[in-house]
Amino acid sequence: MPGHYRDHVPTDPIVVLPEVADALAGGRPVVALESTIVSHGLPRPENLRVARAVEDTVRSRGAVPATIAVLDGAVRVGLDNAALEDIAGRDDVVKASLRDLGTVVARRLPAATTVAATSHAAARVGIRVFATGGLGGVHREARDSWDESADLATLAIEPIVVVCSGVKSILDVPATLERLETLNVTVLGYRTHQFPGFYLADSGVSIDWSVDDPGEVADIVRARDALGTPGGVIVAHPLSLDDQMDPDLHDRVLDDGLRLARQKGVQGKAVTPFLLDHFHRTSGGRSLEVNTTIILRNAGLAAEIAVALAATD
Ligand code: PSU
Ligand code: MN
Repeated sequence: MPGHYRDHVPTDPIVVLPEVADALAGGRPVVALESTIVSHGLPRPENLRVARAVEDTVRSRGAVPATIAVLDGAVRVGLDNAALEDIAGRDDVVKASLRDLGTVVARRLPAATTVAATSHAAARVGIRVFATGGLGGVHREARDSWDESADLATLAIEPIVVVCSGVKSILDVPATLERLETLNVTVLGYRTHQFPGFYLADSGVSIDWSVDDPGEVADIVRARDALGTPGGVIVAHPLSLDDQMDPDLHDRVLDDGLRLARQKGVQGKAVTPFLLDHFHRTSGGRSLEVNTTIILRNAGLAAEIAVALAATD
């Protein structure tokens, strides 16, 4: 009977935290933050500490943070402390991409949202700017596995500015940039013409456009809005050479991780968490340190862009 299961589906499947709703209603800057990096991308207990520090950074730059996750049958835009603790600490948190959102909401499963799912929820409630560490992308063996993150297809349609440090070095960076071109996703280097390599400042692949300040990003977003250009904007924000991981250590850890993933037959959505965990366990804490720096810097820049956009709206 339709009435039977409908009783269990919340009438309001997106719940916006009052602080976030107030900011949006008042045209004040808000920055969306994803939760998969908290649940599946960083080890405990540092993940909770980092999640809080990221929110603090957004606040300190004059914007309201909205970490997004699924709890109690609704997508939550903005998490209170208990919700953030749940996402960081529970063992049963599902990694939800955009295609999974309806299912985890209907089944009332706790879930962390990927870049794809977070972008959708953020855009849906009117948030324009989003900060993360690295996007998903085309995997190195995609020719055989067809493994390409839904982050790419989603950024082709959702009107959101994502500040990131490129895509993880575990991916095929040139192939990812080709796909982003095909999908009409705008890619802007922040003070660089080199696409960042996540743990490394430079992936070795150059990009067409570089912007110098948050105001320039806001100008481009406004021009895109006026033109009706679909989809999203990637602001690619590299680490400084001082902050990046030692390239030799990076390459060694990456080669081992890729070999191990192949040996163990790790597939699908488990690949990214597996390789990130391998980095964290075998780099002697260095990748965790670098990953934390990445996300804090990106949150800060995202807040500045949100402030610039709010000022020009
Ligand atoms: N980048 C990180 N840590 C992460 C991720 C990205 O530094 O945990 C997550 C993001 O949520 C991203 C997802 O959207 O991995 C991509 O997973 P997949 O390749 O399965 O789409
Ligand atoms: Mn995948």
